[in-house]
Amino acid sequence: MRRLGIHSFVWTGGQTQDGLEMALRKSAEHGYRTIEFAYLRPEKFDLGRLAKLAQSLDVEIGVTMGLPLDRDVSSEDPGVVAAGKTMLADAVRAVRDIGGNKLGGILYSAHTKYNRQPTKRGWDNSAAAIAETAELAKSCGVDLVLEVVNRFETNLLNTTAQGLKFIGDTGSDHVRLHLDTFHMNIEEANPAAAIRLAGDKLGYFHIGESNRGFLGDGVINFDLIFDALLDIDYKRDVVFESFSTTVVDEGLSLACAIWRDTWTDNDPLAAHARKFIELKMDEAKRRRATSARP
Ligand SMILES: [Mn+2]
Repeated sequence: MRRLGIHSFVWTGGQTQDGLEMALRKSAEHGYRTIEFAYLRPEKFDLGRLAKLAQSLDVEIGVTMGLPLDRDVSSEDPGVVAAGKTMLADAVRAVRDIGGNKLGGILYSAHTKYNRQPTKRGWDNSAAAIAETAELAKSCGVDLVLEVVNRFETNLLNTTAQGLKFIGDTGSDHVRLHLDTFHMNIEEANPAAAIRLAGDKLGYFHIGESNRGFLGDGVINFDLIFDALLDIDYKRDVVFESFSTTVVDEGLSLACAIWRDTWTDNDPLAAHARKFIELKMDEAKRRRATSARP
């Protein structure tokens, strides 16, 4: 693990400059070294000021988002695809301008429960749009990572195997996968095997519990997850993601179906998550060191 991070929605819905600055300070206070902002709207915020604050706190910034249906690059409508490509390009530039180092999430389709099957033409449109976005991202020094999510949040990439096929179709060496334990728990036959399958194509990792609340309160076997991350020698960022109706963003809370409180107090949640992840990582390292494996 390179840096341990936390999703800004633990702290704020992200509607105001003050909210984002508070989230940066809170993350640093709790010992997190990277923060994830979602649906960053450059026109609403002073990106330079956020960049400066993040730098002074030694907190790196990543941004994740999903496309709206009217800018879905997996659409068969050329106008919609073009609008999606513009949105992705704007997002890459915003990540650069905030001093961030990665753009992730559901960049390859809309973030929604689809009411239709994906199509081959839509897949190809999306792969071409991501390839184009990757070129820009590379020139901006921004990593591009695609989040594989569950069936209720996209119809295109629900498994690691699909994600790897998609990356192959982009033909780009600058696109990696963004995996998430919450989504893998729903879709993968074997989440640990999925991590091993991703191997060096894993570019970003979300740690989330099966109910999106406190780590350890759900059904995910984190021992197997951390063993797999060690097995592939994962050296990129690990970010804790948790949602509750205590913090609401109109877009993300609806898209992710956050209808209830899994927690109400974010300080103990953040403190617990950091301890939990560090403990699980240490345990996995010890298992590895003391195991009979060659
Ligand atoms: Mn996630």
